[in-house]
Amino acid sequence: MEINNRVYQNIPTNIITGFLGVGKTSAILHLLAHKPADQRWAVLVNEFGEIGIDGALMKDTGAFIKEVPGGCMCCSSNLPTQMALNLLIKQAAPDRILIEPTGLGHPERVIAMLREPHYRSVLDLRATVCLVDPRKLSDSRYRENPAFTDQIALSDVLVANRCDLCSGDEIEAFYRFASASQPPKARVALVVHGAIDVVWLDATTSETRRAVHPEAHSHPHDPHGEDHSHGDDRVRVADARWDRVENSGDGFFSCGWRFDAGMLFGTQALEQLFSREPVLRIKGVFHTERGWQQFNAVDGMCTARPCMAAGASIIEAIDRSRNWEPLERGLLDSLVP
Ligand SMILES: Nc1nc2c(ncn2[C@@H]2O[C@H](COP(=O)(O)OP(=O)(O)O)[C@@H](O)[C@H]2O)c(=O)[nH]1
Ligand SMILES: [Mg+2]
Repeated sequence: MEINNRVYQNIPTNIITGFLGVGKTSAILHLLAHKPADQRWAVLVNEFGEIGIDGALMKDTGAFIKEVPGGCMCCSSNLPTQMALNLLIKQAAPDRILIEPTGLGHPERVIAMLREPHYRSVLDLRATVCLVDPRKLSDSRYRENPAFTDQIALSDVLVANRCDLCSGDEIEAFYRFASASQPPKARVALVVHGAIDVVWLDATTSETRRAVHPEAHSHPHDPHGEDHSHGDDRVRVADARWDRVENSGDGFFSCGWRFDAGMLFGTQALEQLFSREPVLRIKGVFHTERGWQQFNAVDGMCTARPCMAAGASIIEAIDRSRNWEPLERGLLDSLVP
């Protein structure tokens, strides 16, 4: 690829997959902190929701980050993803690219897109790393979810994350599951907080270079069906200091809110709200009475920590149903009077 007379070739590229909240962003942050100091790495993040949060959380890493919000990057048009990727390559001239697709995404189509002719000589697709929470392996709602199973099947490196929360039996079950996975993995490992080793990014199996079936890219049985909207549901609120936007697909729904930075939230009220609301995944960056704080909730376990200032308070929630009223009411009730 030639941009502004500069030729970009064979940039090592990795896809970091895994279900909602498993620790993909944590793994990318860990990798950025442990990459060779003389290398420039870039990150492409695709989020299911319309309001990108991960980009804001990675802002202070010094890496070049581009976000593609609103649905999975393989669906509808590839254009936004390709534009973001081209821009990332041009602006960062990176030594490596890490791609975080949405936890509800379809990795085979992302791989197929990266193998299209115009990227063939530009990107050198290395190991695809999949993170799994071993506790989910016993839950049929995950085990039978196509996004979950595809991510595992297509990975070269299979990593159990969140192991601090797992029992010995759950770890053993993960090992049994991993050793039975076909094709065999180049590497199987246990970590906490996404502490994956930089060298695993270049682990290869004989399958790594496998061709992706062309049908994978032509959506033979579009799992998003008719209801995969992309930002059609934007709601402008009379107040005009905040708005909300919804998305849906694959039986999941997301809702994102954006609040004017002048609106101040109570940290404790938000923590209580996110621990209480039975929503599958919540993440956000808020202007609070304690400065800017990031909130992360998975299965009702919420953590808050300081982060860099953002232009607005932003939050994204993902669930299997779209009853957003209690969360919205809770957010407005968490405003500092
Ligand atoms: N207890 C525990 N929490 C983790 C671990 N890895 C990540 N987390 C937390 O889980 C939440 C979701 O992690 P994130 O990396 O954003 O997941 P993603 O949605 O897959 O990108 C964050 O609050 C992380 O701090 C882990 O190994 N153990
Ligand atoms: Mg993430």
